[in-house]
Amino acid sequence: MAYLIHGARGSGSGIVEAVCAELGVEYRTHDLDARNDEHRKASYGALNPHHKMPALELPDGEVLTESAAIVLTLDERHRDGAILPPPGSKARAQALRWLLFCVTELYPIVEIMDYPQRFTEAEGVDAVRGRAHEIWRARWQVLEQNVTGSPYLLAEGFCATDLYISHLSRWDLPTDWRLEHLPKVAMLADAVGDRPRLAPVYARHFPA
Ligand SMILES: N[C@@H](CCC(=O)N[C@@H](CS)C(=O)NCC(=O)O)C(=O)O
Repeated sequence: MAYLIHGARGSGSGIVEAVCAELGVEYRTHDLDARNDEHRKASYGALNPHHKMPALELPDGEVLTESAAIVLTLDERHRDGAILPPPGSKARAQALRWLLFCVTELYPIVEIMDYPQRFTEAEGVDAVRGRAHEIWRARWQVLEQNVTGSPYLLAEGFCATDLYISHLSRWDLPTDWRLEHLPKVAMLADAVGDRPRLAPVYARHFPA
């Protein structure tokens, strides 16, 4: 029985696809028509009452939302795949630290950049969007300064946090700016994109 990943091309569901691909587990994808707000419909609300992607259906029918919960659950269920360092290790603590930074400090800014009208009245939209873009770039620079490995986040090597960094850094960061200000992040994203099992995932989510 396969995992079923609900999401959309270019969205955060690609992180879950990348985790499944790296683990070598069987999975299928169900793409929602996000441009036409299919994720806002009641049918998707039955899976995720918060109407955000991704959602993961486990082979036994259990539904998970929140990408971090999904990634940590996949790690627990497939420890042989070592998508995160071993429990109790210093490397795992750092991997989780920066995974949570991605999920709680970076990812929410995307909603403010993409939907500023959710956070302010019409006259404030441009200011809120502009400030969100500044915060987005500033937080990426914090992450850049804490990439301690090469080419990956940790000296211990590749882990699921690299998948977050690689995916999120392809959103709303002009290539030139990323290369100039986030050279380690750019190198990390390239290295992740070159991983053989991930090539099809990136081709699907970020076609050239
Ligand atoms: N905390 C959630 C955030 C998910 C999220 O913001 N997903 C975006 C797509 S990348 C979404 O569904 N946006 C639709 C919307 O905000 O209407 C997670 O980590 O899974």
